[in-house]
Amino acid sequence: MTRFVLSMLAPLAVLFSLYLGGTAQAANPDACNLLRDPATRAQLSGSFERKLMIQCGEISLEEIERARSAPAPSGQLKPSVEPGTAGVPPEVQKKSLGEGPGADVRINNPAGDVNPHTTQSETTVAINGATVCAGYNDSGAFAATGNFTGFSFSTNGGTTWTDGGPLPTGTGSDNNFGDPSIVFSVKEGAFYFAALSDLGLSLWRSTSCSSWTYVGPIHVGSGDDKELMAVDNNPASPEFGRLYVAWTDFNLGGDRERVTFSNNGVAWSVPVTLAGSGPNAQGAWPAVAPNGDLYVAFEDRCFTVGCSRNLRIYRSTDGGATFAARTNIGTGLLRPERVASTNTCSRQALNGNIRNLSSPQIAIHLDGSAPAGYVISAVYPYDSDGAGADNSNVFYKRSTDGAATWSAEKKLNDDATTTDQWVPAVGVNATGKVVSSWYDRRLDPANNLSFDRFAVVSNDGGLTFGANTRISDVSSGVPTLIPNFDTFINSCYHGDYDQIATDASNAYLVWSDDSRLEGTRPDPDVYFDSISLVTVPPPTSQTGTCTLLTQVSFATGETLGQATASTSFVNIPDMTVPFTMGGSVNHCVKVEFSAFTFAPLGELLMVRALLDGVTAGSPSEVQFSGNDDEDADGRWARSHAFNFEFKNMSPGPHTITIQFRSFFGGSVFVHRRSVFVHHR
Ligand SMILES: [Ca+2]
Ligand SMILES: [Ca+2]
Ligand SMILES: [Ca+2]
Repeated sequence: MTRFVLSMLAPLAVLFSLYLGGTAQAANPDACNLLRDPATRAQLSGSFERKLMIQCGEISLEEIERARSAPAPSGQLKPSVEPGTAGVPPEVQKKSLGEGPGADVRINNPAGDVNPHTTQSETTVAINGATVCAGYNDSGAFAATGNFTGFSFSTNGGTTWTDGGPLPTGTGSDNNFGDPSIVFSVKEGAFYFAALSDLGLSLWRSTSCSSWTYVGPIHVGSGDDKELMAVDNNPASPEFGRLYVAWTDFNLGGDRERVTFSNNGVAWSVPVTLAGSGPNAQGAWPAVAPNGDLYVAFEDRCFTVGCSRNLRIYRSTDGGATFAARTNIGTGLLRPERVASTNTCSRQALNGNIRNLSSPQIAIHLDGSAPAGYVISAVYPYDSDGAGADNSNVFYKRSTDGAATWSAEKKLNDDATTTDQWVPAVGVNATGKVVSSWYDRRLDPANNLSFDRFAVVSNDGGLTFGANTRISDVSSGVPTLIPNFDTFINSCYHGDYDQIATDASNAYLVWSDDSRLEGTRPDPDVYFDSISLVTVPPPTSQTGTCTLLTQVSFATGETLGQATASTSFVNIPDMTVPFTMGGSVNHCVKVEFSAFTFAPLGELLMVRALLDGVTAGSPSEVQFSGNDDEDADGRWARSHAFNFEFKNMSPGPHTITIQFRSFFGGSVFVHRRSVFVHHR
C-alpha cells in the first residue's frame, strides 16, 4: 500500500473515531449514508458530494492511484493553446455589449492536468492591492496530489497569473476537497482560504497568495458542506478582523445552516445554528455590513419538479453570537430548471445536464443616506415566466433598512431570448458600484446550450444598471456531464457558484469556461477578466437644464462612414465638427443626426458623441432584429436618430466627434446624414 492510499484512509479513521467518541456528529454515524439516500444526495453541493464519493469509495482509491502514477501528460497537452481556438464556431467572437473588458486570461495551468481529470471550476476571488487571489475546484490537482482545492495568483492586477497548485495537506493528513472561499483580512494583512477537508471545514492562510500555510480545522464534522467565508474589514467595527464561516451541516436533522467565527483563524466559536433555517437550507452566503452587522443569505430549497422556494436572510448584530431571521429576499419563487435535465440528473438541473444550485448571493456597501447606514444588494435566479419557455433569469433587489424591506426586483439580464441565465454573483465597492455577473446562453438561442459569462454594472448603488456586457471572449459548449467525462467529477457537476471581488477601480471576475479542447477532449479551465468601475466624468458639471439654443448648424455631405467593423470606437469620417461657443457664460451643446446603419441580424452597433474627446454619457445602441429591412448583402438596415447633449459647456472653441463601434468581423456601415450641433 502506498503512502498516498494511507493518506486517504487515515482521515476516515479520524472521522469514525470522532463518531465513536460521541461528538456532535453522533446523529449520523456514517457520512456515506448521505450518498445512499437519493433525496439527501440531491441536496449536497457538488464539492461535498464528490468528497463523499471519494471517501466512500464511489471514486475508487485504485482509480486515484492509477491517475497519480500515470506518466506525465505533457506530450499530449498544449498549454499554449489559447481559449477558443479549438472547437469554437468562428462566428462566436467577442462582442461586448458595452465598453468592453479586456481579453480573458486563463488562470490555471492545464499542463498540470492528468487526463481525463482536466476540470477546474467553482471559483472564489479576493484582492489586496495588485494581488488578485483566486481558488477553484481542481480535478487535475487532485489526480496529482490528493488535494482538490486549487489556487492561482496574479501580482499585477490580473494581467498575468501563476497556477500555485492545490492547497497543501493539513496536519494529520487533512486533505482538502474544494468548495473554495477566499477573503482578504485588512486587519491581518493576509488572505484566508476555507475549503472542505477530511476533518470537515479547514482553513489556510497566506500573505501573498503564492503559497499557503495550513491553519487548522474551522469545524470538525462529516456532514459539513458548502462553507463560505466573510471578514469584517472595517476598522471602526467592534469586530474588526473577525472571520465568519457559514455552511450547511447535513449531520443536523432539523435546522442545518450554521455560523462560526474567529478572531485569529485558529480558535473558532461554538457554531450557532440558525433557528428556523430548516432541513432544506443550502447555499449560505455571508456578508459583513460596515457597522459590523453580519448577514447570511441562503436558499430554502424544494425538491420536486416545478416547486417554488424561498430565499432567506438572517442577521447578527452581536458579532455572530445570535441571529434573527429578516424579511425574505424572495418568497415562492419557481425554481429554475429544465424538467428533462432535472429528471436525468435526479436533482434540479438546466439544459446540458448542469446541476443548478439556485441560491442567492449578497454584498453590502456603505450608504449614509440609507436608514441602516448601508445597502444590501442581493442577486438570485428563478423561473420568472412560469410555464413560459424561459427557464431562468437573474434578478436584483436592494435593502436600505437592514433587510426589513426589499426594493422591487430588477431583472438583470437584458437579452430578448428565452435562454438560461444562472449562477449570478454580486460585488460592491466603497463608492457604491454594484457589479453582477452570471452564465448566459443568449448567444445560442437556437439550442439554449452554449454559454458565456455576462455582467452588468450599477453606478448608483443598485438603483439603476447599465447595459449588459459580455465578459467571455468565446462561447463555451457543455462537455459530457452524465456520466462526467472527468471521472473524478460527479455527474451533472458544473460548479455551484462563482465570485466577484472589487476595489475602487475595478471588478475582478472569475468563472468556469469549457470552451477549450485538447484534441477532442474537453478541458474546462478557470478564466479571469476585469471591468473598470471608473466612471468617465462628464465634460463639466451636469447642472441646469438644456433648452434648444439658437441653432448654428454644421451640415456635412452624405458619404458612407466607416466601412470596416472595429471592436473599439473609431471616428466616422467627415463627422468631426469644430465650432466656437459664443457668449460669456456656460451653455448646453446639443448634437443631432440620423443615420442608416447596416449590420447582420442580431448584431449590435454603438454610436457615441465626444466633445473635446470626452463622451456624452452612454453610447447609443442599435440592435438589429428581424424587423429591419434586409439588403442584398444579407445585412439589415436600420434608420436611427441620435441625440446627444453636453451640459454646461464653457464659451470658446470646441470639437464634436462622432464615433461608432461594432462587434462583428464583417462589413458594417453607418451611412450618416448631416450632423447638427446646436450651441450658443
Ligand atoms: Ca483544465
Ligand atoms: Ca419558464
Ligand atoms: Ca432567460
